[in-house]
Amino acid sequence: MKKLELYYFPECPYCQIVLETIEETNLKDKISYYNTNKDPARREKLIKDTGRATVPCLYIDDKPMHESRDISNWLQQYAKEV
Ligand SMILES: N[C@@H](CCC(=O)N[C@@H](CS)C(=O)NCC(=O)O)C(=O)O
Repeated sequence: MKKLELYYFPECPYCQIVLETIEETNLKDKISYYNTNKDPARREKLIKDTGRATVPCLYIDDKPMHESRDISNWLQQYAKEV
C-alpha cells in the first residue's frame, strides 16, 4: 500500500472532481485528507514542496502530484492494483 495524502479544500471544484473519483474507486479510507484552508501548516508545506498553494495535490509516498485530471487518472489506475 502506498501512503496517500490529499491536500484540498471542499469549495474547490477541481478537488470535488478528485473526491468523486475517490468515491467511485472505493479508496476513501486509504487516503488522509488535509484542508489547506483550515490547516496553515499544511498549506505552508505545500508551498515549500511545490512552489504553489494550488489544490488538489495528492502526495504519493511523500511525492506531490498536482492537476485534478492527473490525480484522478492515477487513482483509477491504482485502484485496479490494490
Ligand atoms: N488545473 C488545476 C486547477 C486547480 C485550481 O485552480 N485550484 C484552485 C482552487 S479551485 C487553487 O488552488 N487556487 C489557489 C492557488 O492557486 O493558489 C487542476 O485541475 O487541479
